[in-house]
Amino acid sequence: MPIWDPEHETMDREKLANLQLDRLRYTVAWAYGRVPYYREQMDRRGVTPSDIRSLDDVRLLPMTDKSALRDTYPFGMFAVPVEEVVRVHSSSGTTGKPIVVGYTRRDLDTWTELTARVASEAGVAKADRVQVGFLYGMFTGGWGMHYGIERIGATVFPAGSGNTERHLMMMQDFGTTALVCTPSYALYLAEVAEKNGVDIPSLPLRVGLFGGEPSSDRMRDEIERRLGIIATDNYGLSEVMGPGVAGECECRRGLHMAEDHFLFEVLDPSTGEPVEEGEEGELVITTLTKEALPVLRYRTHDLTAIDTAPCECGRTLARMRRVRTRTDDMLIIRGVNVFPSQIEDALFQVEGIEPHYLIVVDRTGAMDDLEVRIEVAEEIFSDVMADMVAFTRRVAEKIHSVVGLRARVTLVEPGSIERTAGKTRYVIDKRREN
Ligand code: DLL
Repeated sequence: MPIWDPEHETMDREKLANLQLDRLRYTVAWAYGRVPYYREQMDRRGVTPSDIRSLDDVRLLPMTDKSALRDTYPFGMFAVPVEEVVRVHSSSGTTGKPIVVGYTRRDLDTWTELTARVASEAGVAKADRVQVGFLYGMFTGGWGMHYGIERIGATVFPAGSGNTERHLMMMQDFGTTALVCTPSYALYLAEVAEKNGVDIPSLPLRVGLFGGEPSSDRMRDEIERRLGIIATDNYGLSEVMGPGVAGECECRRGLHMAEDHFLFEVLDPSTGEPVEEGEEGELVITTLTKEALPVLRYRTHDLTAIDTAPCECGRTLARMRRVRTRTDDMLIIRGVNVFPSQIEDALFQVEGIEPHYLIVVDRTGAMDDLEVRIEVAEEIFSDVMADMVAFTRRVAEKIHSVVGLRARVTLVEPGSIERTAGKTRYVIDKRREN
Protein backbone atom coordinates (compact mmCIF):
# COMPACT_ATOMS: atom_id res chain seq x y z
CA MET A 1 0.00 0.00 0.00
CA PRO A 2 1.41 3.41 -0.90
CA ILE A 3 2.23 5.79 1.96
CA TRP A 4 0.56 9.18 1.63
CA ASP A 5 3.35 11.37 2.96
CA PRO A 6 6.49 9.22 3.02
CA GLU A 7 8.74 12.12 3.97
CA HIS A 8 7.03 12.48 7.34
CA GLU A 9 5.46 9.08 7.87
CA THR A 10 8.73 7.21 7.44
CA MET A 11 11.01 9.83 8.94
CA ASP A 12 14.04 8.75 10.89
CA ARG A 13 12.97 9.06 14.53
CA GLU A 14 15.90 11.22 15.49
CA LYS A 15 15.11 13.65 12.71
CA LEU A 16 11.50 13.54 13.76
CA ALA A 17 12.47 14.48 17.33
CA ASN A 18 14.43 17.47 15.99
CA LEU A 19 11.47 18.56 13.92
CA GLN A 20 9.22 18.20 16.96
CA LEU A 21 11.55 20.29 19.11
CA ASP A 22 11.71 23.11 16.54
CA ARG A 23 7.96 23.09 16.26
CA LEU A 24 7.40 22.84 20.01
CA ARG A 25 9.57 25.90 20.64
CA TYR A 26 7.72 27.81 17.97
CA THR A 27 4.31 26.80 19.32
CA VAL A 28 5.15 27.67 22.91
CA ALA A 29 6.37 31.12 21.89
CA TRP A 30 3.27 31.55 19.72
CA ALA A 31 0.89 30.57 22.51
CA TYR A 32 2.75 32.61 25.14
CA GLY A 33 2.82 35.69 22.99
CA ARG A 34 -0.77 35.52 21.81
CA VAL A 35 -3.00 33.76 24.32
CA PRO A 36 -3.41 35.50 27.69
CA TYR A 37 -4.42 32.21 29.33
CA TYR A 38 -1.11 30.54 28.48
CA ARG A 39 0.93 33.59 29.39
CA GLU A 40 -0.71 33.72 32.84
CA GLN A 41 -0.30 30.00 33.43
CA MET A 42 3.35 30.04 32.38
CA ASP A 43 4.16 33.22 34.31
CA ARG A 44 2.65 31.62 37.37
CA ARG A 45 5.06 28.72 36.99
CA GLY A 46 7.95 31.01 36.15
CA VAL A 47 8.42 29.43 32.73
CA THR A 48 9.21 31.34 29.56
CA PRO A 49 9.38 30.01 26.00
CA SER A 50 13.18 30.12 26.08
CA ASP A 51 13.16 27.47 28.83
CA ILE A 52 12.09 24.88 26.26
CA ARG A 53 15.43 23.39 25.17
CA SER A 54 14.54 19.71 24.82
CA LEU A 55 11.38 17.69 24.21
CA ASP A 56 11.36 16.67 27.87
CA ASP A 57 11.05 20.34 28.79
CA VAL A 58 7.43 20.08 27.69
CA ARG A 59 6.91 18.97 31.27
CA LEU A 60 7.69 22.47 32.48
CA LEU A 61 4.52 23.65 30.79
CA PRO A 62 1.13 23.77 32.46
CA MET A 63 -1.45 21.16 31.48
CA THR A 64 -4.63 22.28 29.80
CA ASP A 65 -8.04 20.85 30.51
CA LYS A 66 -11.47 21.27 28.95
CA SER A 67 -12.23 23.88 31.60
CA ALA A 68 -9.71 26.32 30.06
CA LEU A 69 -11.65 26.24 26.80
CA ARG A 70 -14.93 26.42 28.59
CA ASP A 71 -13.93 29.37 30.77
CA THR A 72 -12.74 31.36 27.77
CA TYR A 73 -15.80 30.52 25.65
CA PRO A 74 -16.14 31.08 22.78
CA PHE A 75 -12.92 32.48 21.24
CA GLY A 76 -10.73 33.33 24.24
CA MET A 77 -8.07 30.70 23.51
CA PHE A 78 -7.62 31.73 19.89
CA ALA A 79 -4.13 32.92 19.07
CA VAL A 80 -5.25 34.87 16.01
CA PRO A 81 -7.98 37.46 15.46
CA VAL A 82 -11.29 35.89 14.46
CA GLU A 83 -10.88 37.42 10.97
CA GLU A 84 -7.99 35.02 10.41
CA VAL A 85 -10.15 32.06 11.36
CA VAL A 86 -11.80 30.51 8.34
CA ARG A 87 -13.71 27.71 10.09
CA VAL A 88 -15.16 27.08 13.50
CA HIS A 89 -16.30 23.74 14.90
CA SER A 90 -17.51 22.78 18.31
CA SER A 91 -17.77 19.73 20.43
CA SER A 92 -21.06 19.21 22.16
CA GLY A 93 -20.54 19.26 25.87
CA THR A 94 -23.06 17.11 27.66
CA THR A 95 -23.93 20.11 29.78
CA GLY A 96 -23.73 23.85 29.23
CA LYS A 97 -21.84 25.60 26.48
CA PRO A 98 -19.87 23.68 23.89
CA ILE A 99 -16.10 23.79 23.38
CA VAL A 100 -15.37 25.99 20.38
CA VAL A 101 -12.38 25.39 18.13
CA GLY A 102 -11.08 27.40 15.17
CA TYR A 103 -8.83 26.90 12.15
CA THR A 104 -6.83 29.29 9.98
CA ARG A 105 -6.50 28.56 6.31
CA ARG A 106 -3.19 26.83 7.01
CA ASP A 107 -4.71 24.82 9.87
CA LEU A 108 -7.37 23.54 7.47
CA ASP A 109 -4.67 22.54 5.02
CA THR A 110 -2.80 20.62 7.74
CA TRP A 111 -6.01 18.99 8.88
CA THR A 112 -6.81 17.89 5.33
CA GLU A 113 -3.32 16.41 4.96
CA LEU A 114 -3.74 14.49 8.19
CA THR A 115 -7.14 13.05 7.41
CA ALA A 116 -5.83 12.13 3.95
CA ARG A 117 -3.06 10.32 5.79
CA VAL A 118 -5.52 8.47 8.03
CA ALA A 119 -7.69 7.46 5.09
CA SER A 120 -4.66 6.34 3.15
CA GLU A 121 -3.40 4.32 6.14
CA ALA A 122 -6.71 2.48 6.08
CA GLY A 123 -6.09 1.69 2.42
CA VAL A 124 -8.29 4.29 0.73
CA ALA A 125 -6.96 5.30 -2.69
CA LYS A 126 -8.06 7.35 -5.68
CA ALA A 127 -10.25 4.60 -7.10
CA ASP A 128 -12.31 4.31 -3.93
CA ARG A 129 -15.86 5.48 -3.47
CA VAL A 130 -16.19 6.64 0.07
CA GLN A 131 -19.45 7.12 1.91
CA VAL A 132 -19.23 9.42 4.90
CA GLY A 133 -21.77 8.69 7.61
CA PHE A 134 -20.61 11.23 10.17
CA LEU A 135 -22.63 14.25 11.04
CA TYR A 136 -21.75 17.25 8.87
CA GLY A 137 -22.14 20.33 11.00
CA MET A 138 -20.36 21.61 14.05
CA PHE A 139 -18.96 18.10 14.71
CA THR A 140 -15.43 17.71 13.34
CA GLY A 141 -16.04 14.18 12.02
CA GLY A 142 -17.90 14.86 8.77
CA TRP A 143 -15.99 17.81 7.31
CA GLY A 144 -12.68 16.63 8.72
CA MET A 145 -12.73 13.26 6.98
CA HIS A 146 -14.45 14.66 3.91
CA TYR A 147 -11.64 16.97 2.83
CA GLY A 148 -8.90 14.41 3.44
CA ILE A 149 -10.65 11.83 1.31
CA GLU A 150 -11.23 14.38 -1.41
CA ARG A 151 -7.54 15.28 -1.36
CA ILE A 152 -6.64 11.67 -2.03
CA GLY A 153 -8.79 11.96 -5.11
CA ALA A 154 -11.27 9.32 -4.05
CA THR A 155 -14.95 9.91 -4.76
CA VAL A 156 -16.80 11.14 -1.67
CA PHE A 157 -20.48 10.63 -0.92
CA PRO A 158 -21.22 13.07 1.91
CA ALA A 159 -24.28 11.16 3.09
CA GLY A 160 -24.08 12.48 6.65
CA SER A 161 -25.58 10.76 9.61
CA GLY A 162 -29.11 9.47 9.89
CA ASN A 163 -31.32 8.33 7.04
CA THR A 164 -30.02 4.80 7.17
CA GLU A 165 -32.18 3.55 4.30
CA ARG A 166 -30.67 6.18 2.01
CA HIS A 167 -27.23 5.03 3.12
CA LEU A 168 -28.11 1.51 2.09
CA MET A 169 -29.54 2.64 -1.21
CA MET A 170 -26.37 4.59 -2.03
CA MET A 171 -24.22 1.68 -1.03
CA GLN A 172 -26.03 -0.53 -3.51
CA ASP A 173 -26.46 1.97 -6.35
CA PHE A 174 -23.19 3.95 -6.16
CA GLY A 175 -20.85 1.02 -5.54
CA THR A 176 -19.47 2.35 -2.26
CA THR A 177 -16.14 0.71 -1.38
CA ALA A 178 -15.34 2.44 1.92
CA LEU A 179 -17.55 3.54 4.80
CA VAL A 180 -16.67 6.27 7.30
CA CYS A 181 -18.71 6.53 10.50
CA THR A 182 -18.80 5.62 14.18
CA PRO A 183 -18.49 1.90 14.91
CA SER A 184 -21.92 1.84 16.47
CA TYR A 185 -23.47 3.34 13.37
CA ALA A 186 -21.76 0.69 11.26
CA LEU A 187 -23.38 -1.98 13.35
CA TYR A 188 -26.71 -0.28 13.09
CA LEU A 189 -26.37 -0.14 9.30
CA ALA A 190 -25.73 -3.87 9.33
CA GLU A 191 -28.84 -4.42 11.38
CA VAL A 192 -31.09 -2.34 9.15
CA ALA A 193 -29.60 -3.97 6.05
CA GLU A 194 -30.36 -7.43 7.41
CA LYS A 195 -33.89 -6.39 8.27
CA ASN A 196 -34.43 -4.97 4.76
CA GLY A 197 -32.88 -7.95 3.04
CA VAL A 198 -29.85 -6.03 1.75
CA ASP A 199 -26.87 -8.34 1.57
CA ILE A 200 -23.99 -5.93 2.28
CA PRO A 201 -21.23 -8.57 2.16
CA SER A 202 -22.10 -9.18 -1.49
CA LEU A 203 -21.64 -5.46 -2.33
CA PRO A 204 -18.29 -3.84 -3.31
CA LEU A 205 -17.88 -2.37 0.20
CA ARG A 206 -14.48 -3.56 1.48
CA VAL A 207 -13.22 -1.29 4.24
CA GLY A 208 -14.55 0.72 7.15
CA LEU A 209 -12.90 3.76 8.74
CA PHE A 210 -14.37 3.96 12.17
CA GLY A 211 -13.73 6.51 14.87
CA GLY A 212 -15.16 9.07 17.21
CA GLU A 213 -15.92 6.56 19.96
CA PRO A 214 -14.39 3.42 21.44
CA SER A 215 -15.24 -0.05 20.27
CA SER A 216 -14.28 -3.42 21.66
CA ASP A 217 -12.62 -6.14 19.61
CA ARG A 218 -15.81 -8.11 19.81
CA MET A 219 -17.75 -5.24 18.30
CA ARG A 220 -15.16 -4.86 15.58
CA ASP A 221 -15.35 -8.57 14.73
CA GLU A 222 -19.10 -8.32 14.57
CA ILE A 223 -18.95 -5.35 12.19
CA GLU A 224 -16.44 -7.13 9.98
CA ARG A 225 -18.53 -10.25 9.84
CA ARG A 226 -21.85 -8.59 9.21
CA LEU A 227 -20.63 -6.06 6.66
CA GLY A 228 -18.02 -8.32 5.09
CA ILE A 229 -15.28 -5.70 5.42
CA ILE A 230 -11.99 -4.90 7.13
CA ALA A 231 -12.60 -2.45 9.97
CA THR A 232 -9.96 0.15 10.81
CA ASP A 233 -9.89 2.53 13.74
CA ASN A 234 -8.96 6.19 13.75
CA TYR A 235 -8.75 8.58 16.64
CA GLY A 236 -8.93 12.30 17.24
CA LEU A 237 -10.51 15.00 19.31
CA SER A 238 -11.86 18.44 18.51
CA GLU A 239 -9.73 20.30 21.01
CA VAL A 240 -6.50 19.50 19.19
CA MET A 241 -7.96 19.20 15.66
CA GLY A 242 -10.64 16.55 15.12
CA PRO A 243 -10.09 13.27 13.23
CA GLY A 244 -6.59 12.85 11.78
CA VAL A 245 -4.64 12.60 15.04
CA ALA A 246 -3.98 8.86 14.66
CA GLY A 247 -5.07 6.04 12.39
CA GLU A 248 -4.54 2.33 11.86
CA CYS A 249 -2.62 1.01 8.90
CA GLU A 250 -3.36 -2.35 7.30
CA CYS A 251 -1.21 -4.14 9.95
CA ARG A 252 -3.70 -3.03 12.60
CA ARG A 253 -1.27 -3.12 15.47
CA GLY A 254 -2.13 0.24 16.91
CA LEU A 255 -2.87 3.64 15.42
CA HIS A 256 0.00 5.63 13.86
CA MET A 257 0.16 9.00 15.53
CA ALA A 258 0.78 12.21 13.61
CA GLU A 259 3.93 12.98 15.59
CA ASP A 260 5.09 15.59 13.13
CA HIS A 261 2.09 17.72 14.14
CA PHE A 262 1.56 16.72 17.76
CA LEU A 263 3.71 15.87 20.73
CA PHE A 264 2.25 12.95 22.65
CA GLU A 265 2.86 12.10 26.29
CA VAL A 266 1.41 9.20 28.25
CA LEU A 267 1.13 10.07 31.91
CA ASP A 268 0.01 8.38 35.07
CA PRO A 269 -3.29 10.20 35.58
CA SER A 270 -2.90 10.38 39.34
CA THR A 271 0.69 11.64 39.53
CA GLY A 272 1.14 13.34 36.17
CA GLU A 273 4.45 11.46 35.77
CA PRO A 274 5.28 9.76 32.46
CA VAL A 275 4.78 6.00 32.35
CA GLU A 276 7.21 3.59 30.65
CA GLU A 277 6.74 2.94 26.94
CA GLY A 278 4.07 0.28 26.48
CA GLU A 279 2.38 1.02 29.78
CA GLU A 280 -1.08 2.44 29.96
CA GLY A 281 -1.69 6.03 30.97
CA GLU A 282 -3.54 9.17 30.02
CA LEU A 283 -2.76 10.62 26.63
CA VAL A 284 -1.68 14.27 26.79
CA ILE A 285 -1.28 16.16 23.53
CA THR A 286 0.54 19.34 22.56
CA THR A 287 -0.14 20.72 19.11
CA LEU A 288 3.00 21.55 17.13
CA THR A 289 1.67 23.36 14.07
CA LYS A 290 -1.72 24.80 14.97
CA GLU A 291 -2.07 28.54 14.36
CA ALA A 292 -5.58 29.47 15.44
CA LEU A 293 -5.76 27.28 18.52
CA PRO A 294 -2.40 26.11 19.79
CA VAL A 295 -2.93 23.72 22.69
CA LEU A 296 -0.32 22.97 25.31
CA ARG A 297 -0.45 19.62 27.08
CA TYR A 298 -4.12 18.90 26.61
CA ARG A 299 -5.41 16.24 28.97
CA THR A 300 -7.49 13.98 26.76
CA HIS A 301 -8.63 11.69 29.60
CA ASP A 302 -8.22 8.85 27.11
CA LEU A 303 -6.24 5.84 28.31
CA THR A 304 -3.74 4.26 25.95
CA ALA A 305 -0.16 3.01 25.61
CA ILE A 306 2.44 3.92 23.00
CA ASP A 307 4.77 1.70 20.98
CA THR A 308 7.64 3.32 19.07
CA ALA A 309 8.92 0.08 17.47
CA PRO A 310 8.97 0.14 13.66
CA CYS A 311 5.84 -1.16 11.97
CA GLU A 312 5.78 -3.67 9.14
CA CYS A 313 4.03 -1.14 6.93
CA GLY A 314 7.23 0.92 6.83
CA ARG A 315 5.93 3.87 8.78
CA THR A 316 8.14 5.05 11.63
CA LEU A 317 5.43 7.03 13.40
CA ALA A 318 4.72 5.58 16.84
CA ARG A 319 1.51 3.69 17.42
CA MET A 320 -1.06 4.10 20.16
CA ARG A 321 -3.17 1.23 21.42
CA ARG A 322 -6.88 1.45 20.61
CA VAL A 323 -8.65 3.58 23.22
CA ARG A 324 -11.22 1.66 25.22
CA THR A 325 -11.69 3.82 28.28
CA ARG A 326 -11.44 7.34 29.56
CA THR A 327 -10.28 8.27 33.03
CA ASP A 328 -13.58 10.05 33.60
CA ASP A 329 -15.61 6.98 32.57
CA MET A 330 -14.99 5.39 35.89
CA LEU A 331 -18.06 4.70 37.97
CA ILE A 332 -17.90 4.23 41.69
CA ILE A 333 -20.67 1.85 42.61
CA ARG A 334 -21.03 0.83 46.23
CA GLY A 335 -17.45 1.91 46.71
CA VAL A 336 -16.14 -0.28 43.89
CA ASN A 337 -14.35 1.37 40.97
CA VAL A 338 -15.70 0.07 37.68
CA PHE A 339 -15.05 0.98 34.07
CA PRO A 340 -18.00 0.36 31.73
CA SER A 341 -15.57 -1.43 29.39
CA GLN A 342 -15.03 -4.07 32.11
CA ILE A 343 -18.75 -4.73 32.26
CA GLU A 344 -18.79 -4.89 28.46
CA ASP A 345 -15.96 -7.43 28.48
CA ALA A 346 -17.87 -9.55 30.99
CA LEU A 347 -21.01 -9.44 28.86
CA PHE A 348 -19.20 -10.50 25.73
CA GLN A 349 -17.93 -13.61 27.45
CA VAL A 350 -21.48 -14.91 27.54
CA GLU A 351 -22.76 -16.53 24.37
CA GLY A 352 -25.94 -15.03 22.92
CA ILE A 353 -25.53 -11.41 24.03
CA GLU A 354 -25.81 -8.85 21.28
CA PRO A 355 -23.37 -5.93 21.35
CA HIS A 356 -26.10 -3.58 22.52
CA TYR A 357 -26.38 -2.85 26.18
CA LEU A 358 -27.05 -0.05 28.61
CA ILE A 359 -25.66 0.36 32.09
CA VAL A 360 -28.01 2.24 34.40
CA VAL A 361 -26.77 3.34 37.79
CA ASP A 362 -29.16 4.81 40.32
CA ARG A 363 -29.44 5.24 44.04
CA THR A 364 -32.33 3.88 46.02
CA GLY A 365 -32.04 5.13 49.58
CA ALA A 366 -28.41 4.83 50.54
CA MET A 367 -27.70 1.98 48.14
CA ASP A 368 -26.31 2.27 44.64
CA ASP A 369 -28.23 0.19 42.18
CA LEU A 370 -26.52 -1.24 39.12
CA GLU A 371 -28.76 -2.41 36.32
CA VAL A 372 -27.42 -3.85 33.09
CA ARG A 373 -29.90 -4.00 30.24
CA ILE A 374 -28.86 -6.30 27.46
CA GLU A 375 -30.19 -7.33 24.12
CA VAL A 376 -30.04 -11.02 23.48
CA ALA A 377 -30.40 -13.18 20.41
CA GLU A 378 -34.00 -13.98 19.41
CA GLU A 379 -33.60 -17.64 20.37
CA ILE A 380 -32.83 -16.74 23.95
CA PHE A 381 -35.53 -14.15 24.21
CA SER A 382 -38.25 -16.49 23.08
CA ASP A 383 -37.12 -19.29 25.34
CA VAL A 384 -39.08 -20.58 28.30
CA MET A 385 -39.11 -18.47 31.46
CA ALA A 386 -36.92 -20.78 33.49
CA ASP A 387 -34.21 -20.67 30.86
CA MET A 388 -34.33 -16.90 30.76
CA VAL A 389 -33.95 -16.70 34.51
CA ALA A 390 -30.99 -19.06 34.37
CA PHE A 391 -29.44 -17.03 31.57
CA THR A 392 -29.86 -13.78 33.49
CA ARG A 393 -28.23 -15.37 36.50
CA ARG A 394 -25.32 -16.56 34.42
CA VAL A 395 -24.74 -13.03 33.10
CA ALA A 396 -24.96 -11.55 36.61
CA GLU A 397 -22.44 -14.10 37.85
CA LYS A 398 -20.08 -13.26 35.03
CA ILE A 399 -20.31 -9.56 35.85
CA HIS A 400 -19.74 -10.36 39.49
CA SER A 401 -16.66 -12.42 38.74
CA VAL A 402 -15.15 -9.72 36.51
CA VAL A 403 -15.98 -6.52 38.38
CA GLY A 404 -16.89 -7.76 41.84
CA LEU A 405 -20.37 -6.26 41.89
CA ARG A 406 -23.86 -7.69 41.93
CA ALA A 407 -25.86 -6.31 39.04
CA ARG A 408 -29.51 -6.54 38.18
CA VAL A 409 -29.57 -7.94 34.67
CA THR A 410 -32.55 -7.14 32.50
CA LEU A 411 -33.07 -8.81 29.16
CA VAL A 412 -34.63 -6.57 26.58
CA GLU A 413 -35.95 -7.29 23.14
CA PRO A 414 -33.53 -7.17 20.21
CA GLY A 415 -33.54 -3.68 18.74
CA SER A 416 -35.04 -1.99 21.78
CA ILE A 417 -31.92 -0.18 23.01
CA GLU A 418 -31.65 3.17 21.30
CA ARG A 419 -29.41 3.33 18.19
CA THR A 420 -27.74 6.54 17.20
CA ALA A 421 -25.93 7.85 14.15
CA GLY A 422 -23.51 9.67 16.43
CA LYS A 423 -21.78 8.49 19.55
CA THR A 424 -23.50 5.80 21.54
CA ARG A 425 -24.23 6.34 25.19
CA TYR A 426 -23.61 3.12 27.09
CA VAL A 427 -24.07 4.46 30.60
CA ILE A 428 -26.78 6.43 32.32
CA ASP A 429 -25.74 7.49 35.78
CA LYS A 430 -28.92 8.80 37.31
CA ARG A 431 -27.04 9.74 40.48
CA ARG A 432 -25.26 12.46 38.50
CA GLU A 433 -28.43 13.66 36.87
CA ASN A 434 -30.46 14.14 40.03
O1 DLL B 1 -14.76 12.44 17.95
C1 DLL B 1 -13.16 13.47 16.50
C2 DLL B 1 -13.24 12.30 15.60
C3 DLL B 1 -14.25 12.24 14.66
C4 DLL B 1 -12.31 11.30 15.63
C5 DLL B 1 -14.33 11.19 13.78
C6 DLL B 1 -12.36 10.24 14.75
C7 DLL B 1 -13.38 10.19 13.82
P1 DLL B 1 -14.75 14.78 19.82
O2 DLL B 1 -16.19 14.79 19.53
O3 DLL B 1 -14.12 15.99 20.40
O4 DLL B 1 -13.93 14.48 18.52
O5 DLL B 1 -14.50 13.54 20.77
C8 DLL B 1 -13.20 13.17 21.15
O6 DLL B 1 -13.91 10.89 21.43
O7 DLL B 1 -11.28 12.16 23.45
C9 DLL B 1 -12.17 10.00 22.73
O8 DLL B 1 -12.64 9.88 24.04
C10 DLL B 1 -13.29 9.66 21.76
N1 DLL B 1 -12.74 9.05 20.55
C11 DLL B 1 -12.56 9.60 19.35
N2 DLL B 1 -12.07 8.69 18.46
C12 DLL B 1 -11.93 7.53 19.16
C13 DLL B 1 -11.49 6.21 18.82
C14 DLL B 1 -14.02 13.40 17.71
N3 DLL B 1 -11.10 5.88 17.61
C15 DLL B 1 -13.25 11.97 22.06
N4 DLL B 1 -11.48 5.28 19.82
C16 DLL B 1 -11.87 11.46 22.40
C17 DLL B 1 -11.87 5.60 21.06
C18 DLL B 1 -12.35 7.76 20.48
N5 DLL B 1 -12.32 6.79 21.42
